[in-house]
Amino acid sequence: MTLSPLSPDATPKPSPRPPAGASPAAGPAGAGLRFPPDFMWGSSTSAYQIEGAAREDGRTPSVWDTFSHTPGRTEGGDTGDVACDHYHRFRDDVALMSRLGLGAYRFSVSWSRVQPTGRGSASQRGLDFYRSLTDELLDAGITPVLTLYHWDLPQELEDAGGWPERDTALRFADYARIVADALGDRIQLWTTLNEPWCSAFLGYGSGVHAPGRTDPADALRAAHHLNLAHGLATQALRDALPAAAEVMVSLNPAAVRARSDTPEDRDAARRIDALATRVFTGPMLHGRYDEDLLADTAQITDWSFVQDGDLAAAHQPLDGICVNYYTPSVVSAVEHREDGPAPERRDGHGASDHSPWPGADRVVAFHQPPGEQTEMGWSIDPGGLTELLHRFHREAPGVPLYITENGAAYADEPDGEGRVHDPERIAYVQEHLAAVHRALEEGVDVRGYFLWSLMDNFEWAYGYGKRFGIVHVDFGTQRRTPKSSALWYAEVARTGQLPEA
Ligand code: IFM
Repeated sequence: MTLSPLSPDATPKPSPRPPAGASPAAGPAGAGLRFPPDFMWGSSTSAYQIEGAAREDGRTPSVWDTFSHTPGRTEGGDTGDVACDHYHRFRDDVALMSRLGLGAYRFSVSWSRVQPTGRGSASQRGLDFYRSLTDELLDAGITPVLTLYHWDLPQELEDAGGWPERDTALRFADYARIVADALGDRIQLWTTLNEPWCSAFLGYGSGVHAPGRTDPADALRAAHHLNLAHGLATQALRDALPAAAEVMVSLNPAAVRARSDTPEDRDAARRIDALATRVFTGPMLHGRYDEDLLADTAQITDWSFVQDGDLAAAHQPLDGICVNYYTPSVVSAVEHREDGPAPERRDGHGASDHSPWPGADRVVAFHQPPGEQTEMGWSIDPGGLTELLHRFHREAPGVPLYITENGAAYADEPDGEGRVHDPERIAYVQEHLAAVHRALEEGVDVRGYFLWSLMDNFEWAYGYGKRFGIVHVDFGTQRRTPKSSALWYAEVARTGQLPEA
């Protein structure tokens, strides 16, 4: 494995794009800004996106195996069968992180690798993999951060009804206990769910994610059972883990902007805020569903699946809240037409005839903001991250915050000499780190930043065509090549400072 074909004096630089609102002479956003000495610098991945080894050592299919093997569901029919082959190459991947000087690594556990039927006994071989990975990280001085669930529900549980069924939440708590018993002696930082919005609303609403179902009532039922699952798993983790362990959750709250200041457009923003963010933060942080959310969705469900005690169970004290952020949402109201065509929906969540926004699909339009976009078509707006950090600081006073995902896809390919230059990604990350720094200066307790992603990987329905990594992966040869952003980020992690221009 080559660390990089770039020579150390070829210091990577961000693209010349000035930060939003700055004069071109201002240089890259936040040059020279210094972070607290104990700030955690890491990168993130998830099991299905990198591991491969889909049928090895007792692992059974998850919903993503089934979905990606269903014709027409992913770009080019791509699957995670091999992905980055991390299951076999994890030692090299940890060595690479170590050479980059990253202090922390967030990964997820594949549920069907460690508990193949989603219920009952655990697979020792599956647990051994995560134990070896964790030990390798610890030996390299890298802090492991474990996510229990990053969208890969065991297919057997989907066959029994999936997240719209209450039992899935109970099964998740059992699974949490298994993983805690196996790894609790060596991992301190735990997150329960990753982006439950995507599991519920893309998986059961628009169907662009596994399992590909498209029923708005099921999407809301799924959201509730994910809230319950988070709470029950948090209790199970607290029960099994040492007192010093920290239990958190990774959410992808929306930074919603109304297109205008009219009451109608502000109301559209309120609706999307409820469906994107408060549907999870309500139960998890406050033990309630907000009245406006219940009213907006009343024609879809009466929420009778919420049983006594569920909201108290979902509302557990947390040791940290993890924010994943990429882009804001710009919305406006549309005239209500019962049977008219659905409004424009440029929400960045994939094309589908079915909406992931139950109750808002015919009254809210999504718009593409002006300005630069990443390869995903997502607009670049670091201010949204500062806003969200402030929001959680207000809503959960005293609870530390982490950014567990932030990054950008660009069409990176090696040049003639095998180097991969990605100045746009450096600029994106630098601007977002400046936005994090702003929140820190304003008193928000942010403890760490995890760049999505360590390496190019399986980007869900987009397959391998969208590259988010700071390390380029040639999926034919599995050769890893650190991009210039990896060297730049290594420098940030080493110095705790954004480089001068
Ligand atoms: O790749 C995904 C990740 O799995 C979850 N958050 C968003 C990333 C980019 O789309």
